Formats: sequence, structure tokens, C-alpha cells
Amino acid sequence: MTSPDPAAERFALAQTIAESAGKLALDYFRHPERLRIEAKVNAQDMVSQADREVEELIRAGIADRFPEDRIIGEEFGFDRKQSDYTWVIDPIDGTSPFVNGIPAWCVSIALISGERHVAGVIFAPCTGELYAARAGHGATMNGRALSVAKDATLADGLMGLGANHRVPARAVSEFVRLLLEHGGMFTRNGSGALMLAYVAAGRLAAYYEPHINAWDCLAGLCLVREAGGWTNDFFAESGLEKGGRVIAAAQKAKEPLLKLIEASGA
Ligand code: LIP
Repeated sequence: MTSPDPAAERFALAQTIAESAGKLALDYFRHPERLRIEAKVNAQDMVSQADREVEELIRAGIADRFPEDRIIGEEFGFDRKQSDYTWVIDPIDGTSPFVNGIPAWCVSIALISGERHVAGVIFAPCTGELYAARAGHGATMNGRALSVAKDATLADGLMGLGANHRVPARAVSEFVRLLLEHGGMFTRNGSGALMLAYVAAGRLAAYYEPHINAWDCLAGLCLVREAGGWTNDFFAESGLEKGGRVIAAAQKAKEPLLKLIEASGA
């Protein structure tokens, strides 16, 4: 009798929890009159009781099965357990679109071991899309294999761009100017996790954000890598604790993207 694979067990649980969490979040999304919305760092950085209740649901689901695992979450921070496995969770990624009634948000659950990607799960309840990837085992969306857009370039593809008030406006505006001069085009939906999932699904050629938090991007980075894309090493600059730059791209978009980012002064 072979002993169960601990990573496989956690990967399966992450998908189950993501769907349960998404159901709770979707109920709030469909009843915005129930939301009590507060500003965090600034008026663009919002939170509601939906974020907190969904994170509590996710934390309870993890603790019930793996009480020794470490958890890092957007709303309730870091717990300092010593474990091989760390869950990095964003209960509602895309809080701004969520509270504004725009269906561009998701539940993001990443699993890492030290500074190594183990799995990434992103559930978008408004479209019923469950993105899942386990390191070394590929990426899927609703069970169908995913691949990045192998032939898309920065000039003929669409890329995702993250913007927030954690970086000077020029860090974004200069990149936009250079991208448009390059012949490219961008979209921003307010959810870094969802846009990274779209890179893995071949819908976006790339994604760049000058500063993003670990809980927003680690699941998506695992998806992109398992779908054959390239990403920067988010952990290299203490991203787990402090956040950092995120860059993800299909093969033909990578080099032009890195050149534009460097030229933008980021
Ligand atoms: C969001 C990120 C997005 C960033 C937003 C915000 P949240 O996360 O997913 O990439 O541009 O400013 O941080 O706050 O919705 O979980």
C-alpha cells in the first residue's frame, strides 16, 4: 500500500476549498446591498466582510485537514507555524471590481514549499472556470489542458497590466507609452490572479505589474509555468513577505516585454 502523496492531497483539497469559497463570495457578489465596504491603505484599496468571511472559510478548510501547515492570507496575515507547506491565499482577488459589481474577480490559493511552487488554484465563480496546476503535472481549466499562446508576440497579442497606488504613476505610464509605441495593447481588469490565469490559458500573451502581493500572484505564476510560459522568480526579491514585481509571458513575448520594462525605468 503506497503512502498518499502529500502534495497531491493538498492540491485536491485546494480545488475543493476554492469552489466552496467561490460559492460564498458569489452569494455576496449577487447581493451587494449586504456588503460593508471599508478602505484599507487608500480609497482604491478596499475590503468588505466578504473578503474576511471567505478567507475564514478557506483557513478553516485547510486547518481541518492539515493543522500543521502554514497559512499566509491577505486579510489575516501570516501564521508562524513551522511546516514544509505554506498556503498563500487571496479570498477575493479583484476586490475593486467585486465591490463595483464587475465580474472580474476570483479565489486564489497557492501552495508552496519553502520558495518552491507546489500548486496553484484559481476559481472564477462568475464564469465557472476552475484553473488548477501542480508543479510537474501541467495546468488545466475545468479539466482541460492549458497552454500559453506560443505564437503571440507583444505587438500582435494582448497583454495584461497591473496598476496600483503602491508604485509611482510613472512606473505604469511610461511602460504604457512604450508598449503602445511598440504596437502592443494592454488590458487591466483589477485581478492579477485572473490575468495570470489568462496568460496560462493563452488568452493573454503576457502579464506585468510593477508591484504585487504574494497572495495575488503565486497561484497564477504556478499556472503559467505549468502551461509552458516563463515567469520571473517572484521569491528572488523577498516577494513572499514584501511583494514585488511580477512578469509572466509566452515565449515570443518574453524578450520584448523585458526590454520594454527595462526601458520604462522600472
Ligand atoms: C489586486 C491585485 C491586482 C492589483 C490591485 C489589487 P486585491 O488584489 O490582484 O493585481 O493591481 O491593486 O492589489 O486587492 O483585489 O486582492
